[in-house]
Amino acid sequence: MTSGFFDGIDKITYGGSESDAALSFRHYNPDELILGKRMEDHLRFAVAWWHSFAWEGQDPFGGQTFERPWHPQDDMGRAKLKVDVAFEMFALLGQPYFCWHDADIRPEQGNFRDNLATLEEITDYIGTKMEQSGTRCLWGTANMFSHRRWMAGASTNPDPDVFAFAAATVKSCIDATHKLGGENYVLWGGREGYETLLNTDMGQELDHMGRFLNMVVEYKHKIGFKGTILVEPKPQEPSKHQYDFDAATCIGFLRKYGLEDEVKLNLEQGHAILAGHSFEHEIAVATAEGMLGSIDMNRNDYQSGWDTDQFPNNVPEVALAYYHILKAGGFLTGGTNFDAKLRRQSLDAEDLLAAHVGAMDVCARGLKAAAAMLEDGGLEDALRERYAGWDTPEARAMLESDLDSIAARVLADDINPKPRSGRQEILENMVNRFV
Ligand code: XUL
Ligand code: CO
Repeated sequence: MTSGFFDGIDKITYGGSESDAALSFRHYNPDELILGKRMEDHLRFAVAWWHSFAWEGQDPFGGQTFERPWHPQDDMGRAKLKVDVAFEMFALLGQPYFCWHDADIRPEQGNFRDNLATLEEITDYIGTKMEQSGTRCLWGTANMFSHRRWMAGASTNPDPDVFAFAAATVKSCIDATHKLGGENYVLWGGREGYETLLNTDMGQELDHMGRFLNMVVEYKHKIGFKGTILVEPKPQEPSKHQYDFDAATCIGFLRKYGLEDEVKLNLEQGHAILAGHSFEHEIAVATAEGMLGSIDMNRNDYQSGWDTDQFPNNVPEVALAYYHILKAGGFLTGGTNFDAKLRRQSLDAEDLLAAHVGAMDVCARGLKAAAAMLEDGGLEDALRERYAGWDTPEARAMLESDLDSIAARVLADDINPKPRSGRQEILENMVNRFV
């Protein structure tokens, strides 16, 4: 017996690039081998519980547009119906993973004791669905930004009782993630930042956040959770300024608090754009430091200046993202989470499926293009060639040397560099052969 929500819609399959069916994969073919590995195992797609099932279509000017059978979301019976529908959708799409916040899966109870009890109950229910279906948990996280108790931050709140509530909440969410065999645990600090410096002691807040994250890592080891702890950079929204501004800021923070070997990054396309970066920039910053964990795949509107969380549909952009991921060896525990929501006029069950089908196809095309670029090797050759000067013993010795000796060599050898073309257009043309 199904919930009936997706009635009339059959399992979505690969129909090939010529397929004109509305709900059919044209590029995502899970078993197809890309660089010797199944496409599904490269991409490791996950559905984001919050946008797909908990979000009701509100925007700053208007309320709910979606009317789902599990609304209002204040009741455990309807929370279970939401789980049923979610697993029906995972099966229709062949989605291997899902991600969740506590607040997406159980109704807010207003106190920790009842939040804990309902979280345990709903994750037990999810666990039985996982056993039946084989769908897995990519990551869990705590929503410490929606309820009013978090309005001045969670671990960075000036009130120690909020810090305590946050610690208890994160403990319960790591426990639940561990119970569900989650492969990562994410912390995104939407309220870990400030609205005005006039009421904010930034140094103290950062120290509290650093200590909090160390407690998370200590607890992970204590209970034997093998997943990766991830932080998710974002520059602003909802806070005016968020401490986890971008990948580079997070890496500096992790090093300062001794967490660089324990915590990696969950990078989101839209957050990169809000920080004034490209997505591949953020990925390259993380891979240069060995700190890429997972990605939240979406697309941000380039005009709006806020977080639009649209489903991805730009193949050249996605291809460059996967190019850098593949170059770094691909995902380990991470994957591709669709942290993306429908537009609020897209009311139907079919819209929800079409959004995921399109996004999975865009990512599959991007992955194929990225693999083809790597196999072609032209970009890598050009890069090696550009830095080839550093392969000489004199050049390498310079890095062990000092300014004095280098200056003496410049004088003695009359070194006078000859500028060379960066060949940007040639390289861009090369990329365009594959996308
Ligand atoms: C918010 C965002 C979150 C995190 C998880 O912009 O991306 O959904 O991914 O809390
Ligand atoms: Co995200």
